[in-house]
Amino acid sequence: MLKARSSVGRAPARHAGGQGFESPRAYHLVMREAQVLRETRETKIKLYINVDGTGEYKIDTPIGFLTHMLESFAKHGRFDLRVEAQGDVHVSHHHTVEDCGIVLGQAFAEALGSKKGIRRYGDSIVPMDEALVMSAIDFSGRGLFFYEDKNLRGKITDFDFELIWEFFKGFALESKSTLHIRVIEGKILHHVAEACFKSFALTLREAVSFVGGDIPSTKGTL
Ligand SMILES: [Mn+2]
Repeated sequence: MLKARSSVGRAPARHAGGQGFESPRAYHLVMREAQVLRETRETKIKLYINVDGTGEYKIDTPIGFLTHMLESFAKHGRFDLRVEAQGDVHVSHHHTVEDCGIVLGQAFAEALGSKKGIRRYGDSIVPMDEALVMSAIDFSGRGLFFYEDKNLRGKITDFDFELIWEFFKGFALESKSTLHIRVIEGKILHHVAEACFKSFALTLREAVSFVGGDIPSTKGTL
């Protein structure tokens, strides 16, 4: 894989008032948002996120099912999300799906900064018809992804179901979070994938929620 050129940054501040996250009141003066531009010979992805959003989204990718999943993620996580993705989908969907996960992870890492005052942990169990998915996250500072391979393979329209794991792995590694996803039940791949993204959204929403106080680690750093 080619070395990626990335530009990761806080989006221009829209709110006046210090950089402090000392209290929920002070926190509300600072928008937790980030924008990332990442370009390789395989993909070009531009992403903006506001972690404290309301679920507004504008997603443009060349893969219909990926667009559907990112829209669902933004809506149910109540994250404001804009994505413009281009990729070598004539080769495979693989690079574009994986790189969208990478860029989303970079954006969360940037938006959360020192992680002072966040809940740090989140979890959820989400049903979608016959599918049932559990996920848990820890913004541990260590990028790790675990899932149980239940041998679910196949196409959702033209989308290879198993690419969702590449997306989540890219996110976990780049956001430096420990992410577990377990498919408890599920037969229809569309339902399983969508339950994964919805559970991921709810889990993240909980983990990034602001509870105040210091950096949530006895080490003093995450
Ligand atoms: Mn759907």
